[in-house]
Amino acid sequence: MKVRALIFAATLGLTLSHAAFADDAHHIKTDARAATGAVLTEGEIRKVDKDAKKITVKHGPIKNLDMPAMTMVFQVKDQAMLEQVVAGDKVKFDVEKINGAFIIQRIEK
Ligand SMILES: [Cu+2]
Repeated sequence: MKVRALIFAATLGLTLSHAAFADDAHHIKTDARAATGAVLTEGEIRKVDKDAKKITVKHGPIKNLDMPAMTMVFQVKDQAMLEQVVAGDKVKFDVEKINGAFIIQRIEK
């Protein structure tokens, strides 16, 4: 099993164009986590727009999307999330890019 995991990691490494080994290692770890579940990003809620069903979040780097820290608007997978948070809340959330839209899959305080 250990050998297979190494081959898998090596194959992933070959598919990455980034030259630096440290960067590759980072991406392999990110890919592995993405395959098994959520990669949580830290953020602070700026605005909850229940009419538009969107949340504005000042977020840290989103590793699974290679996105730097910024403030932006996200859609939510489940409208119930709009009731879970209010402006000012510090949260951790999982966001995925689906058909070009950034959609929060999970959010927790
Ligand atoms: Cu962003």
